[in-house]
Amino acid sequence: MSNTQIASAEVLVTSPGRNFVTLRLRTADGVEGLGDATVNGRELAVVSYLRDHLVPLLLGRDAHAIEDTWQYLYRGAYWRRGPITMAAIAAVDTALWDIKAKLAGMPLYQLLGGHSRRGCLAYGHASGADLPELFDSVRSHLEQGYRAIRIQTGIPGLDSVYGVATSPNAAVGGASRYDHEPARRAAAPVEEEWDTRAYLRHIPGVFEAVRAEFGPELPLLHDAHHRLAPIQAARLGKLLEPYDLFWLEDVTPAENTAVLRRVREHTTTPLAIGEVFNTVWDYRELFEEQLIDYVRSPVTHAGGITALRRIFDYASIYQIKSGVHGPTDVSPVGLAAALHLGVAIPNFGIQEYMKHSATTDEVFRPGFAFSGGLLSPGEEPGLGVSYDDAVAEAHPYSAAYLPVNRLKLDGSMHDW
Ligand code: GCO
Ligand code: MG
Repeated sequence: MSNTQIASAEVLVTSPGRNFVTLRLRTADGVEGLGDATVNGRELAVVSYLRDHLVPLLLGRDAHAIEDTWQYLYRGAYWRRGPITMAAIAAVDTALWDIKAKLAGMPLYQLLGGHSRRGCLAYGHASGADLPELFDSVRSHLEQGYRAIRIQTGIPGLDSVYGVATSPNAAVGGASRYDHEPARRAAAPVEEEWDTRAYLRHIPGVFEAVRAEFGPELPLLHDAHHRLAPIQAARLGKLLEPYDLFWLEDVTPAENTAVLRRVREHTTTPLAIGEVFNTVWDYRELFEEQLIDYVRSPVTHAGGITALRRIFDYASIYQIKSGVHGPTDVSPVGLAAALHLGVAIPNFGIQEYMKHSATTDEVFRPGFAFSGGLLSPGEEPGLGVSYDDAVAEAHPYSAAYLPVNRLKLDGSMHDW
């Protein structure tokens, strides 16, 4: 019998283009597992939670006891839920699944039930300050093999809009990386301006133009980044109905999920939400009243593989599917975990895929592959991701923040 006691637990911080927090567990016999604990813009809070409070509890525990460890950390803390707690638990849980699958000599998806599909349909991010730039970006994504595309554009009257690439055509010429959400390194967040009425006037025409240019087949998605009031969200859903969206994401702020009843009453545009949720409890009324169509939680922010699989099973009862968050601030470890779940679960919907930078991939060496529009987790035992300490150490942490959002009208802080 091998010795599967957890002998070491390291919290690794690196910044290959953007900041990542990774937990590495090692058993007494030297089997390693990785977990992603990155919370964009609040990274060091999770580092402390892990280093100061979880690592001491993990040493000596049996790495095989995944469910018991999850319950021990979740119920045992007394302080339940919240993004920092759940990212820390997620990292432990993911690392333990990585170890178990390595010990079994299998890729993780085999332990989750095996293949249900050839791969995970991925959507990419097309964006542009105006329509010509947007169309170039869509074409570039189609050339790269994407078979589903998120559409974000500049809004007349606003200098910059979150989610719109700063250099949208870079990928076409291959000159530099096409980056929509660069790490904004600074001591304080950048401030952006927002105007909801201008946005609502502009977006339907954008989708009309994209459908006219690219036809009816291509699945199109859009993210409203929690910025609308319920009645505005209902109106946007209704206005977008002729353009047959795959989904409309995060229409309203995340706390008051009951308002989605109002949105649902008015529109048949499919709804996705949940990238900032932490637990199954956030989804309860949304599932039971069938107010949404897709679950956005990633493994990293919803308590790990154990917890997210439970959320997906619960969703499946209501014909609700997965649509896992996959921005560049979810590390390749978090993305790999999503792909192992994604190929196995019965109710897979779609996977977001922004592509990490080459430097990020040098640190994490992911084994997953993108081909023909599908992402596949690969056949290496475990998660299929290995961490290169030397490259990681060459990219030390430096503070970076998401932008904040103020109304153009009077500078009030606005939702997002
Ligand atoms: C998306 C998300 C991202 C998030 C970012 C936060 O749908 O990809 O909304 O753009 O804002 O990942 O850290
Ligand atoms: Mg989003």
